[in-house]
Amino acid sequence: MQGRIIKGIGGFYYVASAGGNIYECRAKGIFRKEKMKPLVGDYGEIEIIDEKEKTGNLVKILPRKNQLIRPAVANIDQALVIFAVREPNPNFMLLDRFLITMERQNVPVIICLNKEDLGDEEEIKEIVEIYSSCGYQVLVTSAQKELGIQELRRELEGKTTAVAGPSGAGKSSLTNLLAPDVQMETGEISKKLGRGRHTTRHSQLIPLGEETYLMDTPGFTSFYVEDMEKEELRHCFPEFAPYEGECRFQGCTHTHEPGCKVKEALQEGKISSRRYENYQEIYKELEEKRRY
Ligand SMILES: Nc1nc2c(ncn2[C@@H]2O[C@H](COP(=O)(O)OP(=O)(O)O)[C@@H](O)[C@H]2O)c(=O)[nH]1
Ligand SMILES: [Mg+2]
Ligand SMILES: [Zn+2]
Repeated sequence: MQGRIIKGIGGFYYVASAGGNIYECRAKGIFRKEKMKPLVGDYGEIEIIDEKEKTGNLVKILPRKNQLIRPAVANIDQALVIFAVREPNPNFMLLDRFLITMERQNVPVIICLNKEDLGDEEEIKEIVEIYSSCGYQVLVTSAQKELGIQELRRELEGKTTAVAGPSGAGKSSLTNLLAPDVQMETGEISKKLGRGRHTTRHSQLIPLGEETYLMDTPGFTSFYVEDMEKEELRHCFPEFAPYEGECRFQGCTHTHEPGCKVKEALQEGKISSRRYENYQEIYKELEEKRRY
């Protein structure tokens, strides 16, 4: 029987079947021999051990569409990065790093700007404009006022979406609105229970509907751009793409070269200066790392 791994804890894999049952499975030894670790999001084949107890063996993993490295999950269609207009204030460096890591792995990103109710209209407009002009889909929501939820739901339809974003941005609150029968702990509740940040949790798929899943990935909150050649970085800024190959020098890094079309576009206000500054900072970081 085929199913999808929705959770993996302590050597057990929880596999959801097409019929809506969840089987607790162990992976057979073949995986260890093949050095292949089953991942949350994997489609696989199971042999049922006990139908009443809903236990089985995971015997095969079907070919993956893709595989993220951090978090280690499989078969992601897109990522949703949620951040708040206020409380906490947006950290654009963090957002840009996240976008880079997804660009690099060819995962489309939807940006969700939450807590619209706390924000300044002009500021929200500016953020939406900057990231839309880079080619990203940007949604504005308020979990508190239940604004923009239908639009968000539409974007998730039929896809597996990995959710990311800083703590406190409203990830759990939005998830609860999208999947009312799941009920993730939101900030207030975890405070009440005295748990919060240090609770160990695992990646899991939350079913929202037919073939529609949210991948909740705790720890998917900080992003390091690593193991990357500095020359690769410019390809992770989609707004640079129209100028690629147009600069005076071949292989222009858009940092210091004369006759650079990206810098021209920056001066003309066609490229966000904050995005460009973050590009330069990360570029420098990658350059320095190579020296050690
Ligand atoms: N004002 C306002 N508060 C929100 C909104 N969304 C979430 N919150 C609050 O922000 C806090 C953190 O939300 P939570 O969903 O736990 O964030 P998470 O850490 O990203 O999962 C909670 O106290 C929520 O009630 C919103 O749209 N507007
Ligand atoms: Mg949360
Ligand atoms: Zn250039």
